[in-house]
Amino acid sequence: MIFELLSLIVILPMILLGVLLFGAFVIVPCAFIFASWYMRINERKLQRRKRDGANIAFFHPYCNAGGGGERVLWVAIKAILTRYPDSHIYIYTVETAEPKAILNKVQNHFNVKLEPERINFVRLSLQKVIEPQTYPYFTLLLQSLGTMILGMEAFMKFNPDIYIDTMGCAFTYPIFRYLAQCPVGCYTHYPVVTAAMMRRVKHRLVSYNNRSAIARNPLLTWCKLLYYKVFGWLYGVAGRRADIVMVNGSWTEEHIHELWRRPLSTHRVYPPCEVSELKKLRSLVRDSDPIRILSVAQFRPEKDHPLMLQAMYELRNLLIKNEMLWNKGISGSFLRDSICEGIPEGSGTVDAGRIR
Ligand SMILES: *[C@@H]1O[C@H](CO)[C@@H](O)[C@H](O)[C@H]1NC(C)=O
Ligand SMILES: CC(=O)N[C@H]1CO[C@H](CO)[C@@H](O)[C@@H]1O
Repeated sequence: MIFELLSLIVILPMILLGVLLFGAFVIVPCAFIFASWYMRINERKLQRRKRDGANIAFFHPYCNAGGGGERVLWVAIKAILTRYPDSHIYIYTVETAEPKAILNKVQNHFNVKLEPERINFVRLSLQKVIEPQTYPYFTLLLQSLGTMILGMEAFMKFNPDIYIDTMGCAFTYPIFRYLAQCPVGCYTHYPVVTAAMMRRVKHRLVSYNNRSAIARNPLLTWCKLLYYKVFGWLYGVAGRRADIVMVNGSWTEEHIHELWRRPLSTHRVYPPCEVSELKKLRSLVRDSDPIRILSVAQFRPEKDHPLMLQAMYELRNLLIKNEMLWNKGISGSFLRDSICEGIPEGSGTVDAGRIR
């Protein structure tokens, strides 16, 4: 009885007092210090920006890969340097090639000429955290956390005025939006998770993202569906941190709308396609030649080459006039992040054979 009374009169008020004192002398000052530090950083950034021009950072770890996504990156950089001559470009990359070699490749591959003095490379060392091979399970989620870690490294190595992601690493946006306090822009080629992927799991189809063991078991299917749902939600939360979103086509736009729900700041910007050189070529085809169809795309699961072959097979039925021999070649390249295990990086062609 006495003990209870004691605790009521002495100990409880003591605890309350302790909490109040802690709040007054620790939390509030810390918040002030943090706020002033924050404002100073912002102020300094603004002053520097006015004096020397904006530092625009692109997040594109594999900037030397030479694919369509890289073309977007380099053409965007060229456009920014032309439009805003006093800006400086920084590229976060894990590539180890010399800047000169990278820019030479850009010129040879894409016919985009850039001045090396205006482009800086910020080398990131934590390449391992974004490679899908690092994570045999929960690849999507862990890889996304990996991009956050890489984004953190990027932010600590260089704090830009404007941040633009061209690799679709949505989970880096909160870092740059809140810690670096800079506007965030992005160009998305492919949503990381799509409603179609979820539907496939739901209907238990085995696909590259659907192992047969999981497809057979209803409980596992349910868990996987939940995992996708949670992931899709997180992806939306991160994606909505972008101030401006660009998508490469209507298909991507639809999915990004569905997941990020930012219709007013999402814009469709088709990827640049260089045809001026191609248009100069003379066609060597004669009327008597068989029809040849060539499809050029990276060999990766979501391009669904088998479906393409099937479509070609159907097309055969539509051909009325030309019942001649024709064949289709599939050509493409393997990226180092290719999910097709055992296939070396490089490029190759598969002769799909003749379809009659
Ligand atoms: C957008 O990017 C994806 C992924 O690279 C590609 O499959 C798709 O064809 C692109 N869309 C357009 C319109 O280029
Ligand atoms: C298209 C396809 O292969 N679907 C399969 C998905 O997984 C289940 C279970 O293994 C199969 O029954 C389906 O045929």
